[in-house]
Amino acid sequence: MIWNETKECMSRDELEYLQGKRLVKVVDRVYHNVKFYRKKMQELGVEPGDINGIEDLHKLPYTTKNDLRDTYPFGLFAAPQSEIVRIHASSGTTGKATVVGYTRRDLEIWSECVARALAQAGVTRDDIIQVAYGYGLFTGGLGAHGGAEKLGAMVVPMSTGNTKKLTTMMKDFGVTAIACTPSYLLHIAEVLEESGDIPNIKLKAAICGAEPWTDNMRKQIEERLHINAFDIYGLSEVMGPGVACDCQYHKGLHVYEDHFLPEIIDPDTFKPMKRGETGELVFTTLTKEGLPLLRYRTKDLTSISYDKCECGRTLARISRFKGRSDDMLIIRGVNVFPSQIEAALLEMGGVTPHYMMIVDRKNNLDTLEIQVEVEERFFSDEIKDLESLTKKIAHVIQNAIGLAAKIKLVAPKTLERSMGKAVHVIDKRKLV
Ligand code: DLL
Repeated sequence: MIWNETKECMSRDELEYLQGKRLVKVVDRVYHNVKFYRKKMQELGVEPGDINGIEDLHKLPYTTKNDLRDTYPFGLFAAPQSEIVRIHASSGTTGKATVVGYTRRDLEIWSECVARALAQAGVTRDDIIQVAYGYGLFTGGLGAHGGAEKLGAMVVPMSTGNTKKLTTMMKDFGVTAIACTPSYLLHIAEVLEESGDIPNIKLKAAICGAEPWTDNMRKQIEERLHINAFDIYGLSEVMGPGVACDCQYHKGLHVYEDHFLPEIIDPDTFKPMKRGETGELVFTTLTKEGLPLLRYRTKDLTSISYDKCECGRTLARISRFKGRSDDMLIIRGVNVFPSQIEAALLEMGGVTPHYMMIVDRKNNLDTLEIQVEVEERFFSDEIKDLESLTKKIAHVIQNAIGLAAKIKLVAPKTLERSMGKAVHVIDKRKLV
């Protein structure tokens, strides 16, 4: 089903004309409302009048997650606070969150984009959909929820955390679609298999994203649950889920280009990559009012194709993600930077900044163990002091990253020292 044919099947000329018009408007908006952008553009000697269409995009400055951190919390907002109706936030690289704001119109466009993605997955107003992304500051829950409501489906706002209740409701309500992370869906499949309930569910589609996964994992999910699974992509800075999603042909994720203008650049030289080559995905938002971003560097590595898809959509497609150009990890759907752990440890006494994060996956759920080196004096101290230190570190780290981790204290100088760039992560998760 094509949710908005006029926008999803435009000719490239029509689309680029629309993108150009919208780009001119967004540049004008940020230049006049956001000090950060005015300054950056002035430094580059660019004025709004120099931007007349997408061919001028290369004249504009890049934006990074650090820019959001440096202007924390609302410094990049381009609308007065009275027009902002919603805030979301995700992890910053160190202590501070990255805060994003939406006007009422932003929320409407967001819901429209997610509705398009759900329609691509075959979801209609006759479906019952469980939204099992986290609700709250994370964009997954409320983002998927808004799109499902816009589509007119019946929404069950599960959030995360209670798999037994989720599977019971899935059976009892006759749930036909689910939106959650792919690893969580594999866990749900396992629970349903163990209870012998696969024949008792009516699920037909899943809209999975928020973390890397492979085509093999998609096929495994499809076979085990007898459903079709779709890949939805997004990031809070740019909007949330619904920036791109794949269709029934699974040959890349259609980017909603009338709202998000993609580029692929070399992450080291910042030069544009040739068509089809893998590089860092960059987005300029074309219609956002609350937090419009110029050339936002996602750090996600992918390639882009402009060929028309068999489904009839003309929207460009990005390939499944090949990793990131930074050290961000996604653990149980939560973005974690090793630097957050380091900052938290440095703020407390009794430990050294030497730590190792060991990430694994058990029963399709991510686990995180953090080994922390303790100062010498603690090792000669009472066991109970070590226990209380362990608890304290667990608490401090949970506060810093929003995830519970198993803490293991290790003796001074036991963690391997690196001659070059310090290694702080062992990721044992194998993407099947
Ligand atoms: O994860 C938004 C989202 C929610 C997308 C629900 C899809 C479904 P953030 O927390 O800001 O936002 O994390 C964004 O997650 O830069 C990617 O590295 C990764 N990511 C998101 N979707 C996918 C995907 C949400 N389909 C970061 N495949 C992004 C691979 C993904 N990585």
